[in-house]
Amino acid sequence: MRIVSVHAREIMASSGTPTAEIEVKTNRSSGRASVPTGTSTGKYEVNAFVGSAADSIKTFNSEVGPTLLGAEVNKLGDVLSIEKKVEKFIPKIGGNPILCLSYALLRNLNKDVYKIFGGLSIPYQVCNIIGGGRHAEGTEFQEFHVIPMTKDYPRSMDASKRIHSLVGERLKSKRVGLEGAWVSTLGNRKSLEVLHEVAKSVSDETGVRINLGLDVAASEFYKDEKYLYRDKKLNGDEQIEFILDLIKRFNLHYVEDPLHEDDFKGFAELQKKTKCMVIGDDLFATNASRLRPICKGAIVKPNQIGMLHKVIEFLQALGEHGMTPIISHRSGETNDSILADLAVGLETPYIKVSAFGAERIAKMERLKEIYETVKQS
Ligand code: 2PG
Ligand code: MG
Repeated sequence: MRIVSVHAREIMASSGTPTAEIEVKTNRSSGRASVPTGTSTGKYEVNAFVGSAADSIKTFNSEVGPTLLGAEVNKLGDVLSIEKKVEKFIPKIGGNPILCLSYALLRNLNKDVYKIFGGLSIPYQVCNIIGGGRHAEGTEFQEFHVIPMTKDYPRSMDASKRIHSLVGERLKSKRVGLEGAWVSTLGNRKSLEVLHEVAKSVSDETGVRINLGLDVAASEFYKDEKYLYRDKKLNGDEQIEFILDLIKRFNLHYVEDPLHEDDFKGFAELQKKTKCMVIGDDLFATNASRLRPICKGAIVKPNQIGMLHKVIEFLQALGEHGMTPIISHRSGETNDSILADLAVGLETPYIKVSAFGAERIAKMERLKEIYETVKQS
């Protein structure tokens, strides 16, 4: 198939920030995709755009799109070569248009994008139920998760939705943050207590084991070598002790970014002291060159690095170190559900996506659809 047209346009992500949507047509197919934007962005991420999104998209249409006309795209390798060819534009327009182009090319190869990669595995869902940090007022911790431990995806979805609604009632919260998670005025520990109780009751009711997790997003409240809580300031060692205490008290299965994004030593020290999965997000920034085998897993956010071939490289590096990948949405999402296809096709054991809001539900529904198709075959 030969590319006959490439067009990028600006759309709005759920966070109200602008992002890109791209449509690519070949002589035999067409494919459209969009990409998310983050809010608690780490300092090692590739910029989503350079200057304004509008300017970056304009430059993409005038300088990148035309160079692709006539290019052959018949397999994954072609998508990755095209991406490598245009990678040099990232300093000028950011990573989002480049990643978005690759996604649109994938949809030209196959609308069932998961089939392109050769893998086939339904992930566990890491579901954000209570939210604070940069995503909402309330707790310093950014996300309080539940992880239903069933490979029966519809049951997992039902359990997380039920927990979301019961926690909302318990908190009497009328407000949600950027990812549809409830805003809590109770503070970190009390919010975990509520989540723990509700998860236990839903687990008893449904028979699904439900693990708990946190995204501390610690860089967001780390200033002058201290973690700044409303009621205390902790140094690195004290932060490790505080997190270890929460892990023990609430039997946490998963703790993301418990320390700031430069603290490789602290991550290693914490992981040595616990069996809980310590996960690096802003720490590694989906970048194989930042990866160190110091903790059990890493977040994989494709637009943190802006290139699909670099995401694949990062997944390979994680595999070599025996580390667990968790593919993740961003706080500013679009209705594109491609993340679900990537999780299944690239076989990431976990996907992080919330239970509430059309842009999150689009991914959950896509997982359910793939699950049903796979089950029937
Ligand atoms: C995170 C993400 C997604 P953001 O920190 O893990 O939950 O947030 O997209 O704002 O970086
Ligand atoms: Mg995070």
